[in-house]
Amino acid sequence: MKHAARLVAALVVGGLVAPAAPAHFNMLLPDRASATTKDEVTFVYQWGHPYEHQLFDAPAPASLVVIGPDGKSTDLTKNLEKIAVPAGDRKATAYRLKFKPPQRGDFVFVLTTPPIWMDDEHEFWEDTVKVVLHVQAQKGWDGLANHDLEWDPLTRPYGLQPGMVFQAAVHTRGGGKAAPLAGALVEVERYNATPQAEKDLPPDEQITRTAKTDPNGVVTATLPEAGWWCLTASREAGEREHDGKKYPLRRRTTLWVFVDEKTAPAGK
Ligand SMILES: [Cu+2]
Repeated sequence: MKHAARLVAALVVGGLVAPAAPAHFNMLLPDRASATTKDEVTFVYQWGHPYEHQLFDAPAPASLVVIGPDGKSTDLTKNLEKIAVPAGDRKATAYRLKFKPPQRGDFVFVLTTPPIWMDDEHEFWEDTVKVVLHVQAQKGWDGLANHDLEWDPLTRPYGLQPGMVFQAAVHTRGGGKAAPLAGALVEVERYNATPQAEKDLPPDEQITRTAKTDPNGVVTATLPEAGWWCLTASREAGEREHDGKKYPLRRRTTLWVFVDEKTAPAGK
């Protein structure tokens, strides 16, 4: 699938194999999952394959907002700074944000992308990506940006131990009314902070797990290892023109969740 997307596309044209599953994901990751009001936290927005740590040029974000523990939302789009991150033997465009939490509580960051033309998939993707920064007080991790397609975590998305079950709902908000997105395919993938050698990669089905949302739009996933994990749901959202022809527009939404290292039970 992923790194061989172009080859797969060629085979699809030749009628040999089924189309590859969507593979590029949005990564919006703070340099720590929990901080204090004394810390300055750096967020990096990058684009590519989280497990392989294979990075491509990220699109300029359309918007970035933070929802504070008081429920107030602040536009941070102008604070994003374009940077270059190592991507094998070249560099890839990424965006950085520095953030000093003004108070205790949970801060929910939501970034949106413009519609991105995907050459291999022959469709546009228009994405949102969400991550929660925990700042001392457990308050406001369920903050919403009220986007058309958005994750609504049911399990607190931090302070987790490896192997814990995680649940989140996906809602659509066409016309302002929230409705669950039932039966949607959700992709689950872990992030590696460094590039993984091709020969060490497990099979595709181990890199990207999939599950479907239930009739209430809820997905259930076990996060078996420490580190950052992403859940991505998508749905079709009309059409958009490319080179004078109409192609499908897919709206996707990603939620990043942090799992702590395993700690020994008290008293042992
Ligand atoms: Cu990809």
